[in-house]
Amino acid sequence: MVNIDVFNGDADGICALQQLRLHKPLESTLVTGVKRDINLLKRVSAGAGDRITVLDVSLDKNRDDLRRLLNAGAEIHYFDHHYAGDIPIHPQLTAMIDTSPATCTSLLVNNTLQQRFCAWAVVGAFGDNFDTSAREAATALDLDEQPLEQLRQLGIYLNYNGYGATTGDLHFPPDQLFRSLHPYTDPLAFIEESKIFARLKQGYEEDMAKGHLLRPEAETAQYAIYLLPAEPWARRISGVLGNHLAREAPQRAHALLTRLPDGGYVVSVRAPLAIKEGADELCRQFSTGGGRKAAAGINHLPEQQVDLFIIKFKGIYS
Ligand SMILES: [Mn+2]
Repeated sequence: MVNIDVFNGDADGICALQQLRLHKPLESTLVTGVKRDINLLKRVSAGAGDRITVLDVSLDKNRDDLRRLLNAGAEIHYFDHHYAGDIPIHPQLTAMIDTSPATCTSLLVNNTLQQRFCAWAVVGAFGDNFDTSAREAATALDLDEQPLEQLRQLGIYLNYNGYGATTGDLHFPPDQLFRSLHPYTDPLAFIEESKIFARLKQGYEEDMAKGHLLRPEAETAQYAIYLLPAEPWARRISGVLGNHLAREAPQRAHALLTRLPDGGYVVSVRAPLAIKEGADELCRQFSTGGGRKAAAGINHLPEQQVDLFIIKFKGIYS
């Protein structure tokens, strides 16, 4: 019997697993990747008696492999908040899926564990840009503003670390990052003691300083569109810069198109935070698109579809 933990390589995926493995420590094989690498079940082989936990990746995008593994006899526990489509009914599948725009996988796990490792859930929620939900969950911790702000920063940095075309773009591969924070029951102790927090903070600040020099290609009261160059720093910040811009201008939708080295673009879309709607519907119209209502993306937008994307983006958010 083997245990396999399959998780998104961003803050939410890592913090969801962190809570589960603090609650129930076990030896497991880790399957993860950059944030955009969500077809993770494709990489899993398992059979009867094996246990798979899947965190923070769309069931809809993993549907065929989910069926394959269930049919092979594996037991699967699935927690997520991305678009799922029909959730299969199967005796070996336990699914906790909630796509409402105010929750994330770390918060779903937090509820399941009755707030046992709430501070890590708060980190994950901040990472996914759910500031309101994160602060709400954090009331149980009774923290002052300063430590709460540290949890928020850790969430942002862990999330930032997930973005890149390959793990080569990242400061830390997500499985390594998980293993380094796993010994810490308290994220504030991790921040205090581990060198990783300082390294991520430095990388984030350097990359964001470059991002702040960018000017939008198009800008109205309702939306802004940015183009980013084909460079690792741009691939690392596209998502967190999108979150940052969304917080700065909550009435506005944002699209960030980052040029890929081999042509085409990787796209991040942020719905206006004031409405948190439409981003996933827009991105799912493109073959490599997906995400959630407030934040979605397209992994590879071919050059010849850029105009179409911009027309649809403006159409939704004008
Ligand atoms: Mn998430």
